[in-house]
Amino acid sequence: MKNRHLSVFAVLASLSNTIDAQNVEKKPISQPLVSHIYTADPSAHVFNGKIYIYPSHDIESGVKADADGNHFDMKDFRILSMDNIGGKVKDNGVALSIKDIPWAKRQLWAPDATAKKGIYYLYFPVKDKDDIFRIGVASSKKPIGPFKAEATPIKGSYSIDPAVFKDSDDSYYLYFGGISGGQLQRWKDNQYLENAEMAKKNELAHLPRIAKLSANMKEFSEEVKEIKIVDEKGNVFKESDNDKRFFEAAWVHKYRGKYYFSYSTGDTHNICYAIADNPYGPFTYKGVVLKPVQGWTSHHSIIQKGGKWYLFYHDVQLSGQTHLRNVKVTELKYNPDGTIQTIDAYK
Ligand code: FUB
Repeated sequence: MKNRHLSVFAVLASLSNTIDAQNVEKKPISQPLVSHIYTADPSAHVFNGKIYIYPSHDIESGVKADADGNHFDMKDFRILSMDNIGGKVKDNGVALSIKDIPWAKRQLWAPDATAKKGIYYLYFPVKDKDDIFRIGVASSKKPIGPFKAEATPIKGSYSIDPAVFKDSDDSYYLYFGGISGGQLQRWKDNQYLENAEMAKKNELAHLPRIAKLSANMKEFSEEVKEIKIVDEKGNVFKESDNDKRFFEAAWVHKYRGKYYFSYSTGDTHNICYAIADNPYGPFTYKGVVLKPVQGWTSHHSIIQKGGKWYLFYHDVQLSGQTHLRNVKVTELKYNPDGTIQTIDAYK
């Protein structure tokens, strides 16, 4: 399995270089929000009228690059804030460090946050002592932390990229999952598989997960379920549909009463979206939100502020290296029928 991964990775790396070469010729439509540190996977929210961005904090830790992403070896979270889009961006310092998460071993990946009754909750994936990705939660009285982590991961959680969505009825849902280095392929019916393989081209693609959060925000109140992303005929995507199927980086927002599930296709580098009438789906595929950016990964969030919608995303403009990324923002626009206008981050 490892060898198969490595040869696939070599192909992907060359594809990624091609994409980079094309994009380097063009001008980015947005500049990095900060340049004194590397930041990625921006989960943005508006709390009390102000924008808070919960990113990964990329560092060079010296771990050799491999197909499982072991070189994404992040050790803490720093939260960015700004009053308005285009305004001064503040780095609020370390909000949570891996050394203060009792069950964590390594690789603090993409987080998200929410607020309930004056308490802020930070959800994060990190590998446990057995090198299995689990999702943890930490809380704070302030949106910028410092956050205190719970002693154990959320029971029944696994894989990466938690995205928390607050519905209009005040229910909170956690979406999560990421294949390949994110380990989602190791889980079937919520049970861990010792010898897992990635889906083969003619097999159904791995699916993202959802669970409703309990009132205390620290547990799942139901069994984890799969989310179906289907084409216009209702067919679930196969692995060979890798320009549309889910890879990682779930995000959910609501627009005109519909649920928009957006995600990265990973090895084909698109941010796509699909629409449903309820938080569990099935979500019907609609198209591409963001075309491939410089770098291998693509990860985003979508918020509304001051009557406009914004896409937060990252690329590697500052470093040119896949694991040292920088977060950015640009306006997102809808068509009259509710579809999203595809964004090209380079002109
Ligand atoms: O930042 C580490 C991982 O890279 C994230 O969890 C993925 O979404 C990808 O952006």
